[in-house]
Amino acid sequence: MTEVFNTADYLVDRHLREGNGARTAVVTPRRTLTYEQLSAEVRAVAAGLRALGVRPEERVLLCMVDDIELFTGILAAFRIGAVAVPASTMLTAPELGKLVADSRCRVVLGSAEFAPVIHAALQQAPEVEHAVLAGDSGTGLPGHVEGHTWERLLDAGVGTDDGPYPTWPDSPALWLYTSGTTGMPKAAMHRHIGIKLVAENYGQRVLGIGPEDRCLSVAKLFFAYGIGNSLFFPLAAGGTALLEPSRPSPVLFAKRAATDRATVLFGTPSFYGPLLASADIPDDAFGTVRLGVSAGEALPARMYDGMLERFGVEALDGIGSTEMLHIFISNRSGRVHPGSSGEPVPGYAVELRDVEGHVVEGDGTPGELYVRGESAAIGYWCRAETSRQVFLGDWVRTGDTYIRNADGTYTCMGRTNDLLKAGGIWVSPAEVEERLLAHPDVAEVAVVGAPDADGLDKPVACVVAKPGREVDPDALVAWCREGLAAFKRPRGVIGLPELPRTPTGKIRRNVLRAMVRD
Ligand code: 3SK
Repeated sequence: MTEVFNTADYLVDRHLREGNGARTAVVTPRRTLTYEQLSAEVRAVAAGLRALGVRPEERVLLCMVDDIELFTGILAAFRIGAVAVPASTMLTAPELGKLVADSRCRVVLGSAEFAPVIHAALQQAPEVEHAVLAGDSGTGLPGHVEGHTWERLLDAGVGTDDGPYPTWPDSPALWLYTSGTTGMPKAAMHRHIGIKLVAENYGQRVLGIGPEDRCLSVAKLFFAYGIGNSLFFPLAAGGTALLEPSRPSPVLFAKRAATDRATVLFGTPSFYGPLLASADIPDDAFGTVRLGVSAGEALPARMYDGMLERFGVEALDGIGSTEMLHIFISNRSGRVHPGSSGEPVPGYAVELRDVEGHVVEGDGTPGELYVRGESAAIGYWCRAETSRQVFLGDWVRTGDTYIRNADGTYTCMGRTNDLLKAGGIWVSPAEVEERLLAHPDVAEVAVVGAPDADGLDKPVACVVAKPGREVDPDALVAWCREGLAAFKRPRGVIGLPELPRTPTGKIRRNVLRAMVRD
């Protein structure tokens, strides 16, 4: 008989059985919950979801700020054997609507501050039956959706806790949407056991997270990076999650770290750059932090040095992916190779392969990074063709080009395909191009990544105007801001008479990349 494993039980109720229910599980600026209190709230939300008719393996999409309700909503979905789908709070209504419809969820949980976007998104999702909003919301829902307050959700399930659903290690627990080269995001489907594996292999064996740790993350819970940092790692270790609902400036973030005595700080280069540039943060602001982490994009060596010299924080760079759930190559404390992503995390194997799929020999030879590890997603929801290209037996193709260094660490050389990252978040050039092509002045366009002053990639649009029209960079950036999530907008627009193409008509993106870098 297959063993029963429920990740909500592992993350929360296990600590009650082990006599640690009085320990602090989660702290927000409004509330602090012990493991006992967290368990009670998760049970209440779980019962409320069951009362709405949510069945095991059914998706529950959450578009919420990092607060207790999102935390308990995700854990409650795990508890009843449903699948939590945390969605980005940065999307426009049409973008969110596509995810809701793609997930085929019947229940959506949201924060009232996103009510207008959620309500407009639900127009595109006829299968949604219930929307539960935490906080006050004045906006009306489409006719096919019944609205509920958070309080009503909790009341609906009073006295009906059935205990954790007997999921198996392989049962689906979590879908995380990630951008694809075609523009439409795809959901990487993760198992209950994958969550335990990343918490133990990376959180505990690499970062040494334990019950005394207090984890604070810049990346929000709807990212793979954020949900590991703020939920899986602290709870798996019986430690404390420090949740920050707002998107604070580096100054306020540093204050939060000090007030709540953060011990592990999870950032990105797009956060460490402005932090180091700020003169308003005292050098001892991170006095309680024993370890920093960086991911999302490669951490420039000078930022690693800067964090160590100015704040005394050793920021361990690593690379992870939504497909692998979290970080699988990482530097180690006391053994950092600045500018590199470090060494494979226990539980993972990596290979560099050439375009024919052969493993490349010798240090310093670039190859595409492939990774093998038990936390890999089981595939993308309803994307058989893309899943076949990325999940190759035991191996997962990352799309990143790497070299191995003589000391066994790995260094990122850039993307193998056309995807790019802005501020650590995947951006599909196709999606930005589609938006620009809808502008009346634009005939042709190609979006590529170009480094900013900190050496971090940002999208730049190379645009050919229609006959008789002109490329107006400000107007095109404003056009993108209006129709796309803000982080996807091009940071520069270059007008060209034509796009460079191969004899077969493909855009030569490498030529454009070199051009925008100059
Ligand atoms: O971007 C990364 O390096 C990353 C790290 C952890 C989890 C997920 C991702 C995409």
